[in-house]
Amino acid sequence: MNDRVAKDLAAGDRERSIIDGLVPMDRPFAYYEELFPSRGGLAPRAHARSDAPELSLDGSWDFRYSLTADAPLDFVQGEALDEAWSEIPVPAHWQLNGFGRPEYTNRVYPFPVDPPYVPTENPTGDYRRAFIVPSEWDTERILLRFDGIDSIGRIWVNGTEVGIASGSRLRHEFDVTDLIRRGEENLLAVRVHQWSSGSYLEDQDMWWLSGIFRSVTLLGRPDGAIDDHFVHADFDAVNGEGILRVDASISSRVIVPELAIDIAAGETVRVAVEPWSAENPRLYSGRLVSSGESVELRIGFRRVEVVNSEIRVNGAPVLFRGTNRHDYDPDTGRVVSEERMRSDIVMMKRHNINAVRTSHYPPSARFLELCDELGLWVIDECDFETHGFFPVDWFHKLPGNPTEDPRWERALVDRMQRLVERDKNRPSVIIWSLGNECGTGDNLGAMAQWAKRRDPSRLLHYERDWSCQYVDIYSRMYSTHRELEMIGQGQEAPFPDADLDARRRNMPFILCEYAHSMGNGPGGLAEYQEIFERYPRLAGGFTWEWFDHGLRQRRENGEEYFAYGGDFGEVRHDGNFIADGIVFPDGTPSPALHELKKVFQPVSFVHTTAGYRICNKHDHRDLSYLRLEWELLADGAAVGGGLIDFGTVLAGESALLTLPDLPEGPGERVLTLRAVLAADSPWAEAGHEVAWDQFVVAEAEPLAPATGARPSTEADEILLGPARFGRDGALRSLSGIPVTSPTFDTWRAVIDNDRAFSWEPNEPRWREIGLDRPHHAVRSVVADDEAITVEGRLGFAGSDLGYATRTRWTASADALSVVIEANPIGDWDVPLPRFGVRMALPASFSDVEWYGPGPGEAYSDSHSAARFGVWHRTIDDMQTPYLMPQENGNRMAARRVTLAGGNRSIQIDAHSTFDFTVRRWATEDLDAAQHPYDLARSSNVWLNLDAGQSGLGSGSCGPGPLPSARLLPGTFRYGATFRVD
Ligand code: IPT
Repeated sequence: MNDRVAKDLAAGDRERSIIDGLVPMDRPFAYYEELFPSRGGLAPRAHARSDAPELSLDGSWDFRYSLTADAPLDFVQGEALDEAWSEIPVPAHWQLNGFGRPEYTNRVYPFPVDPPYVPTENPTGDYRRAFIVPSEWDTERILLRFDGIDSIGRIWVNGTEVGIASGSRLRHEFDVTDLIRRGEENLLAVRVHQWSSGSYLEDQDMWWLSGIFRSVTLLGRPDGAIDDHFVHADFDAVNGEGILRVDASISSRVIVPELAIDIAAGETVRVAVEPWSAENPRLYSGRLVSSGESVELRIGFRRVEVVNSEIRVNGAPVLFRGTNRHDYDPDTGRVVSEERMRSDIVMMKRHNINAVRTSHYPPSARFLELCDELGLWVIDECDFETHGFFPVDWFHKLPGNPTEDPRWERALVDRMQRLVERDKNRPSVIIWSLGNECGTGDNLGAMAQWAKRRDPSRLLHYERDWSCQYVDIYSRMYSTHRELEMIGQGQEAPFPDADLDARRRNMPFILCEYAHSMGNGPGGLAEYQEIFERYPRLAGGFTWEWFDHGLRQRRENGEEYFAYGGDFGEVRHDGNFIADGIVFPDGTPSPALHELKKVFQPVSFVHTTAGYRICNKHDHRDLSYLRLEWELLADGAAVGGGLIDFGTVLAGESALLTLPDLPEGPGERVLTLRAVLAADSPWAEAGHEVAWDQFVVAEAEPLAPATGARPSTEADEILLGPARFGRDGALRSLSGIPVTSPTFDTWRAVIDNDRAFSWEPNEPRWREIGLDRPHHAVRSVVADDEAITVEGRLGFAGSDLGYATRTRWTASADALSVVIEANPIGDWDVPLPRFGVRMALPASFSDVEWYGPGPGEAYSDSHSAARFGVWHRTIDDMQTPYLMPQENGNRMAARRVTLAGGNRSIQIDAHSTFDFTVRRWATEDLDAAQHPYDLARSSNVWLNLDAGQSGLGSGSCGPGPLPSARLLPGTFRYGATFRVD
């Protein structure tokens, strides 16, 4: 650690002042370009709720926007405001309130890489508001608190400069006692710059949005106030005792009535308690009382440790079923209401998510209180990312790389201090993270050393330094299944330094990001989970990411859409890479969240020779909170059901279930077992489904094609049963409904995971072959006594690859059957997007009913959430509105589909199964669209009946589909029977 910083910290010098040497001296610089620009503030301290008075300064403020940082400082003294001024809400981002425009880049800095300097074009917001300190406030001191200013704020009270706050997602407090005029109006002025030296440390993959975006509060601090407190609430799993000590900055008493605790701060007490866990978030309410203040305590007893390469809490290994969450709202950006935070957590809990990584900065403090209350394990991450140094190859450049360059050390340690001090009393936070994507360097060591000294009770995380020298957990992102499995087995590739390698090999492991959920995807979740659950060293992972960060906009015609990079005219941007969540911007779950819920379920059912077992996959909780139901379906219709009693099943255990004799009878018989909440919980009502599984207990017989009708000719047509064909063998109509003949189709509107930028791109090869531009040749049409057989060739211009196809039509009086067979021609070297046929039907069809897995979309590596049933949806509802339109809406392994509308219906029975999609536009239109509003209803309904599709994978930032999910160009054979009403 830099000596000066060490001395400063050791001496407890909590005044933030510029230290010479930390200022870039080679060129003139502005204060916001200093390497550690914060000054004048108080030492960071614990977030607290107390009976001391507070006054919110949120609301409407005067505001002036300038394109550069040097607008006159003509407002800080109370001067009259001219017409350049208007109003803005606080908290808010100015780009979302009519000033400047949002910009999206993933990792490149949107300004020249020249640290710590920033461009002269540095949009600046000047803020001002008046306030009156309530007359009843007779507090000794008055503080001003800013919970978040992006990126730097310079503050004045009544014309006197108070200080500077740098570190956008970090809390800053200032003592303004001497500047305040009690009983009179006071003036608060703040100048905020969009860019500062701190911007180099805040290169997270998100919108660049500026301003005072978290609350501003005036705090009355009484004589005898508790400035800081630190709750140490340990749990001894062996004897069930909580071990409590609350340190306080001033003599105080710790009172926890429920536990009959009344001790002095600093004293330790042991008492029998229920521990806190994400599964059972038991909090004890208490108070910390000094002569001047009473602070609320919400105590959760728990112990976090690493034992035998496992992360254990309260003695039991934990498995993170996690996700990465940004503070995000489609209308207000990183300004997030309490309702939104609560609904995020409730939605996570309802979808079996038990952990969250606060990528890549501390969230609003309230979010963590809600995690305590509702129960989530949290990795709380520092506001630190320097990803943009990577594209310019600077990660190991000195001087320059902030992670390594000692001149940045103080700023980085300060960021870590602000994180830990604010959030240290949150039981949900069990891991501190030093930041994200900052390369490696000694400054990480300084941050880690400080954090470990201050709070040895939590584990440390940082992903990008694979030596793991400063941390307790080995962590990676976007590893393949194979790599994850190797790590599970302790067989990972060695790190060059033998000592570090040995240390790392004994560490627990997490995937801090995986399953990149951009567009349609990810696939392979179930396979990841299976590996996480198999190897004790693996403590689970955090999918990337919770929200699609689209910003709600309106087109001129009033139509709403969600904007992504480039939609605000940015020149350099990363497009829809910002839309990679499992929740759509409007808060509706994407198909990926349904899949995740199933894959993450903490209860599973297995069928063995002995019968059905229920398995408890919780880390701490028994299953007495659940009710178990069974139901038997015959071809999708319920033919029996009831409740099943089961005894106590402790965490990690399983039990054999006693089921009644299942009713026998015809049809495909599927048993469903469902575990639902027995009583209301704070995050869902009784009856909420936590887990389910289905078992096919009797399979259906394959359906034979319709026969009996003979082809006949009439004028230029061939008639067969209810159908009319052209002489070229093309189907023209079905019981009078005009249709286009099914044509062979291998193309899908590329998903982000297929695209050229992805880690395993298929799109370039697909387009090179020409799968998007097929040619169909008819070789022969033979109508014999019982069938019309059409042989043909599917090919692609300029390519010798193709498919030899054979379509055989048979019919009865009222049903038409088709059996399709296709054999590859040439040396195919790439999996196919899909293989099937597509046909156009009249646009009057509007509704779909099907029997098979549903109701949501499903693909070969993302179908865990699809369950057998008879499902109804409108065609419009079957489309998934990915922000960048792409293949979606596939229903897998359907047995029967009925399309209805305009008083007609077509029932299509699979001879065994097929996949299908129905939409109002053709694949080409879907492929070309950039936003959902580009998709216009065509004059047809387009139906694809497919032998299959390739899976999804997460190639947009990670591995592509597993080999088992790739649709290899082999022989395809399947059939269906059409019947019209
Ligand atoms: C990883 C980042 O940590 C995350 O913020 C996000 O950008 C994600 O990628 C992609 O959406 S870093 C990547 C280089 C693996």
